[in-house]
Amino acid sequence: MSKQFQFKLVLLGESAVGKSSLVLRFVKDQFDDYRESTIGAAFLTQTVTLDDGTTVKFEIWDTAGQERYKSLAPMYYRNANCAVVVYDITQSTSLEKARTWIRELQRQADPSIVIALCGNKSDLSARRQVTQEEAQKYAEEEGLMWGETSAKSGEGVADIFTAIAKKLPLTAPPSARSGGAARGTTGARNGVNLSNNQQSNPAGDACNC
Ligand SMILES: Nc1nc2c(ncn2[C@@H]2O[C@H](COP(=O)(O)OP(=O)(O)O)[C@@H](O)[C@H]2O)c(=O)[nH]1
Ligand SMILES: [Mg+2]
Repeated sequence: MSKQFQFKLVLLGESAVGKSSLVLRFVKDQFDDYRESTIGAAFLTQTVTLDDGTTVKFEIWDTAGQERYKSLAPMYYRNANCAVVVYDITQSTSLEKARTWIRELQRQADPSIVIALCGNKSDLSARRQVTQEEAQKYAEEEGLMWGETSAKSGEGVADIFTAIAKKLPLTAPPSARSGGAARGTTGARNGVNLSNNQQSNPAGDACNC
């Protein structure tokens, strides 16, 4: 029988970099130019099937980037197996913000967390402010996965989630295999276990997906 894994993934990054759009593209293969901004956090799931038949189910927490929700973020990342930290390639300040999130994750999240740095809006390369070289060099120095995406065109979106899906089973504790009694406890050492409580979003029931 093929292996099955289940992982918690959190999206972090400055407001308007395209976190919700990335999730919408990944989960529903859609894009919406006029998306309402996320309030609190939204929860979605998507399963990736790898070439060898292994399935990886992502439980995705899409957080709100606004400062006023910042204090809620640890609730999501403390329990996460992986974090996708998003910046907008047309806004160099958004890479600075991504660096801040990454420092926070390195200090506060589970040491085994897999972090991917994601440069979104690659379709707007004419307005690029962050070079691929700069971002890739930083990611290499910090031992992060890195990729550019366009939630609008879809370019790179499946690639980044698939790359995470391939990497996670190698690094995650065996309890991440679904079907076991430990379901939902993965990566959580001291964190809040939200897995039994997915319907009641602690940040207010705000799924606007
Ligand atoms: N051109 C372009 N616009 C995008 C892309 N991703 C998101 N957007 C737009 O950027 C804005 C913010 O997106 P949203 O997903 O709400 O960002 P969030 O605040 O990080 O969740 C919206 O107007 C989106 O339509 C992209 O890849 N390309
Ligand atoms: Mg959002």
